[in-house]
Amino acid sequence: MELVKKLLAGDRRALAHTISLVEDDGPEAHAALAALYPHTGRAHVIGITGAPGTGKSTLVNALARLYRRRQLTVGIVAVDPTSPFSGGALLGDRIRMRDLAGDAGVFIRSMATRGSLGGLAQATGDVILVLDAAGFQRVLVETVGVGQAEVEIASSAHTVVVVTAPGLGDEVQAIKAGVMEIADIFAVNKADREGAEHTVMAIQMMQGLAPQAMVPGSRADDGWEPPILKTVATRGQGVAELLEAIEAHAAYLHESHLFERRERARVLGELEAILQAELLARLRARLPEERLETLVEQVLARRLDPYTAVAQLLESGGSL
Ligand SMILES: Nc1nc2c(ncn2[C@@H]2O[C@H](COP(=O)(O)OP(=O)(O)OP(=O)(O)O)[C@@H](O)[C@H]2O)c(=O)[nH]1
Ligand SMILES: [Mg+2]
Repeated sequence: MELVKKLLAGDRRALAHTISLVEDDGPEAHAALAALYPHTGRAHVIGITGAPGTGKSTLVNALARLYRRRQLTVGIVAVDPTSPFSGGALLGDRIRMRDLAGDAGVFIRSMATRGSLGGLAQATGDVILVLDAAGFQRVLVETVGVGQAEVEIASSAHTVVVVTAPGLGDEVQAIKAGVMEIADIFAVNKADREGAEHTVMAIQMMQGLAPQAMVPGSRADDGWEPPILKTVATRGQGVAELLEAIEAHAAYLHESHLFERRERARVLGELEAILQAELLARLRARLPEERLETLVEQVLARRLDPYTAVAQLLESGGSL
């Protein structure tokens, strides 16, 4: 594939084009991903998530600059689940990231919801693959930790930084359920504000109570104690320590072989999800549309139970 060849040779326009292609999905996108796939698996993917306005973008910007100073290349994906036109946030991001623009070692992409959030999660995963293949050594993914889909996107990163800030009111609210569990590192940003110490203590307390410690397979059983770091992203304070914590976590993942274990589980989940969608699509393509409708009616009327209905569907679908 010509496009992929150019991308692998470092052509930024080919990179931007390929990203748009995979965002839109479709057969061409699948072909590009197939050609790129052997070149992936090298980037360390870092999820930066937290409540709106906690300073995620400012932190991402500061981290990217520090990584650049260490001669590491950085891809940035900002996932905005609301709207690309809501203005403020993304515009602010662009201004803040201006000093990174023009650096060939940095590539920034904003993504907005198109259609379903599930679709967004998949598209984000594919964009990360493209940046990985293009050779970016660290990929920073900013998501707003509000919904299940965003949490899912963040949790597919190798290292997850949960960002919070003082003054958000109830910290337990600020760190939504589901976000706490996926944290590898906590950043208490805006530590220049009053109440930072209180926020740190609230997180410590929640770590102490964490019921998820009992759940096998959750991040709490991996032997890593998520550190809590205070940062002032606007002044770059604590950002070097945050970067060190990220790198320490990356090293830990590899040394403990957790990395392989998680990758294996992730790939299995991914294959199952694709298989499920593909089988369903094939079955649907074979059945007349009314067929499903008729079965729904029969189940509703209690003439048929759901299990028998599915068995009948599979029979009439023939071999898939
Ligand atoms: N005082 C203080 N303000 C900060 C700090 N970090 C970020 N801010 C400010 O907080 C505001 C929000 O920062 P962003 O980086 O856009 O926050 P965000 O989490 O990316 O916001 P969304 O993407 O909209 O959820 C901006 O005005 C920043 O300048 C900090 O450490 N201290
Ligand atoms: Mg932001």
